[in-house]
Amino acid sequence: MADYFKEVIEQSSLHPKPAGLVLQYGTAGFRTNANQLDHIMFRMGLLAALRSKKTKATIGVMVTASHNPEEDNGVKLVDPMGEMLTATWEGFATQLANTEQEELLTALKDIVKKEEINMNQEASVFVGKDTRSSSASLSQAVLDGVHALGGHSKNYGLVTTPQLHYMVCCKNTHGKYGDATLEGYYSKLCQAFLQLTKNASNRTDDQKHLCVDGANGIGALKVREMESHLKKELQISIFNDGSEGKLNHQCGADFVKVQQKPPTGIDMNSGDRCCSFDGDADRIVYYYTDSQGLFHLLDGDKIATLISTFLKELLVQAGLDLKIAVVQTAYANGSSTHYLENTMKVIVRCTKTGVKHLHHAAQEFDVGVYFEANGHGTVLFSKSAEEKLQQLAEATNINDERKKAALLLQSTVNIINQTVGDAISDMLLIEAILAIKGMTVQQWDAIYSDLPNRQLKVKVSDRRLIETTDAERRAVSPAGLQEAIDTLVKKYSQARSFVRPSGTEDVVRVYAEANTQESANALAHEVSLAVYRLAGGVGDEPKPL
Ligand code: G16
Repeated sequence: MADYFKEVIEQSSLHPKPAGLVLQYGTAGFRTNANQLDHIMFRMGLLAALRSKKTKATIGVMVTASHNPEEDNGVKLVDPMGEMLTATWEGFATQLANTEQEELLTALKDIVKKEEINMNQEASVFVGKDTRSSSASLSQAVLDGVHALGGHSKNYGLVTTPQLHYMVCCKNTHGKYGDATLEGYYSKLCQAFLQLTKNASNRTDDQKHLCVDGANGIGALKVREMESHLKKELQISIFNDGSEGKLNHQCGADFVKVQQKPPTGIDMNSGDRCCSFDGDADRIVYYYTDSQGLFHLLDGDKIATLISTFLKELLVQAGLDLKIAVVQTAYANGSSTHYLENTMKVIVRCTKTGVKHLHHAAQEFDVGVYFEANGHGTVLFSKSAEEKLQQLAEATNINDERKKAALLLQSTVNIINQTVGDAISDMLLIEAILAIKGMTVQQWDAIYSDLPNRQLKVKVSDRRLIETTDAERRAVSPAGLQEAIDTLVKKYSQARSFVRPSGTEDVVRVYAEANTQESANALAHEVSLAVYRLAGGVGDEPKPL
């Protein structure tokens, strides 16, 4: 044990912490300019090794800053079943990240003591990285941290974030969830896709065609790797594949969702079904332009609606009485919540932003569909739901309709990456549902109409001044801010607005919706001004849109 700590001291001097630098574990791990992250990566390697010793399981570390600009980077930690790192350990991560160099050993020993970790236990850590130029050296720093504590590592190199989550889950379920290889991932998902699309009536090549914006990131590379497994049942044109453009610049899921316009670099004709991934391929949004050139976005809310409708119909056909729910955040469009609750009559829950929160809420149901409006989400099936499905699929005394529904549900379970939101898996599921239902993207879009909405960012001197409650729907500080928002919202029809500090960027996010786009824009601007004035705005005052 003493030797490990000696190694930590030696190695950590090669990954020194800039004195005084303080970083918080945010919505999805640490995230900031890549130049400030070397010591964080080394220390997260140490932490992952400790977590592995504690859980006696493989832990994942993904080097990525997802939707952030190319010059940023970050790290996401993956727990044994492929879920996000548990909340108590987020606290340890922050402590370890911010401890000054000379106190590192004390901080480490403190975690070992608190968690009663047996240092003689073996550690195993899987590491992956996105396509950022800084990711190579930063993932090496993670590996250095793992090895300093005597841990074993497997370096997957370039993978999407959800692929790394998948590998961790496969490893810790001893292959029950699948093979912990890229080949295993592609074959599991694509076989399920081919099974599902057997139930679609003859489709033309046009109907099988999809345009994918890869955000100039890892997703484009991985879709290309997967393509041959799809046997032309899905014909993909990839744009923004990283060969020319800059990562996430004017493209990708975050750009398309926030700007409500198509990415640059995509060649789309009116009516073409298109989708965008984000920088680490854990988010997806769909869109098309109509014959008048109008842009139509089908975001995470529309995706959740499509998937939950499909699942609910199948559960009814299968005669399975399972509790299905949809989990959203405050960003969910009011029309989607209204449709889910009043027309589809499913349970709807609202949690704080961050898939870790949605994931936990979804675990409370037999079938939990969770999606953030930004396109980050998946579906969880409880163990007992999966067992009931299995029994039904094997039953010999049920009618053909029930049997068919059970088999379809089983393939649906297999196509879904239940560990975390996954753009590739979500894309395959959506494509399969549209094919089976014989539905066009326009018909999907017409399920309900979004309320016009607008998202803005405000720069303030310290975004932690803004504190929220009620799943981030109300601000409790600074004083007077919520009252100001309430007064502004009353000026508009069907209006709603909230503000919250981002956990991935140094900004305060503002969301507004109302019955017209002009009102949503005006409300978002007025609320931004209130944030700027009451929460210490920096730079120029926000301008009207
Ligand atoms: C991450 C999280 C998402 C969250 C997003 C924005 O996404 O995984 O759950 O919605 O950040 O968070 P915030 O508004 O706090 O900046 P990604 O795709 O960037 O990893």
